Amino acid sequence: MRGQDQPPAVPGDASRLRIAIIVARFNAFVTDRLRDGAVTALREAGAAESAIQIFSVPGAFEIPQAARAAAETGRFDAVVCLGCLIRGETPHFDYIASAAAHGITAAAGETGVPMAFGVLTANTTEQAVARAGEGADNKGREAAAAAIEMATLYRTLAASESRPSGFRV
Ligand code: DLZ
Repeated sequence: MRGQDQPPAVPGDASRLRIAIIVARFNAFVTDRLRDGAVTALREAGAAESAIQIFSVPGAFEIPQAARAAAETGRFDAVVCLGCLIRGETPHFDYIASAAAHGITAAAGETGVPMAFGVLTANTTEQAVARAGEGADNKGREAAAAAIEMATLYRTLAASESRPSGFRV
C-alpha cells in the first residue's frame, strides 16, 4: 500500500510517447515546481529524455498559442500545459484563466492532440504553493499522468480504426 507521502502511481507507459511541456514563466516560483513534477512523472513512466521537450512562454495567456503550435508540428503525442494564476485585485485573473482554459480546450479539439490542463487558479500564494509540492501534491505531476493516459487512449482508438468493423477488444 502507498504511504501518505508517496506520489500516486503514474498510469500507463510513456516509453513510446513524445510529450511537449508548455510552461509559463509568470509565477515561476510555482511553475518551475509544476514543470519538475511533470518531468519526474514522465521519467517514472519510462519516457525517454529526448522525448520530453519543454517550451517556456511568458504567462498563462500564451499557453494555448504555444500548445497549438507544438501540436501542429506533428512531433508530439500529447501536450502538458502548466501555469499559475494567483488572484489579484483586478479582473485580470478571470480573463486570463478563461482564455487559458478555453484556448487549451480549443487547441486540443482542433489539432487532435490531447492536452492536459495543469494551470493553477489560486486565490492565494499559499494555495498555489500547496499544489506544487513534491510527490503527490503536485498538479504538474497530475497533468503529466493525464497526458500519458490520453495519448495512450488516442493510440488505442487510432489502432482500432484500422480493424474490421464489429471488432471488439
Ligand atoms: C498580466 C498577468 C497577470 C496580472 N497575472 C498573471 C498570472 O497570475 N499568471 C500568469 O501566468 N500570467 C499572468 N499575467 C500575464 C499574462 O498571462 C500574459 O503573459 C500577459 O498579459 C502578456 O500577454
